[in-house]
Amino acid sequence: MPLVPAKPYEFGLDTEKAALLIIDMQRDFVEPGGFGEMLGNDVSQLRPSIEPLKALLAAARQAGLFIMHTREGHKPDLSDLHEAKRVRGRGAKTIGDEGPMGRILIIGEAGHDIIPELYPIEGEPVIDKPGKGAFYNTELTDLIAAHGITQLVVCGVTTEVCVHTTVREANDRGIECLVLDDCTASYFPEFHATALRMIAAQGGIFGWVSNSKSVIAALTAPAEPAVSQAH
Ligand code: TIU
Repeated sequence: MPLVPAKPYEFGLDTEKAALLIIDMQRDFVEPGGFGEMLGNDVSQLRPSIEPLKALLAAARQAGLFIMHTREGHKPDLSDLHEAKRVRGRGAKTIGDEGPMGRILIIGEAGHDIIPELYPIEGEPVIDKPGKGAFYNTELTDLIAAHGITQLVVCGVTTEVCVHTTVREANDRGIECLVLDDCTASYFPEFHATALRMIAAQGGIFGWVSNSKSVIAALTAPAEPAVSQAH
């Protein structure tokens, strides 16, 4: 089992039981005119995560890792949208209103879809989620159980919102999370840095933090005899 350098200590990546989970790399968050910008954010802050994620996704596909994508969004009739979420932000536009990429954060609209650079291929489940966490009101629990997944390599946006919520949900379900600092991003650089520190603090209270280069190296390393692990 390859050991990935990480904080607070190395992560034993079991490629048979690990999945790559890419959170919400959607046009509505990354491109102008979508939900992210509607909330008043500078969406260009998220772009640096795209290239490292592209490289990681290619390596994960090559290594045969199980890969899942999530999308935050709602049904066209808004039946899965709480009023509390709909009115949040008090902006001129809200979820379900027309924007330059179609109705904002609505399943089936152009803005809701995953950016072309990281588009899923056949065999990679896309999990539509109405909340911030990927476990709430989704099939993720069943999907993970069916594939025998016990570890998640977690990437995507935003670090302190959907990535953090998902990592916390996974951690409480006994799933080990390795979060990659260059494959996650926030509209607020200071929140990104602090959110990652929070994951690895207190002996890895929510999980581990590493980077794409370290995981790619582990995925492409020749198989070695099993080594004993200290954790
Ligand atoms: N607003 C913000 O930072 N994020 C979200 O609303 N969703 C995700 O993080 N995907």
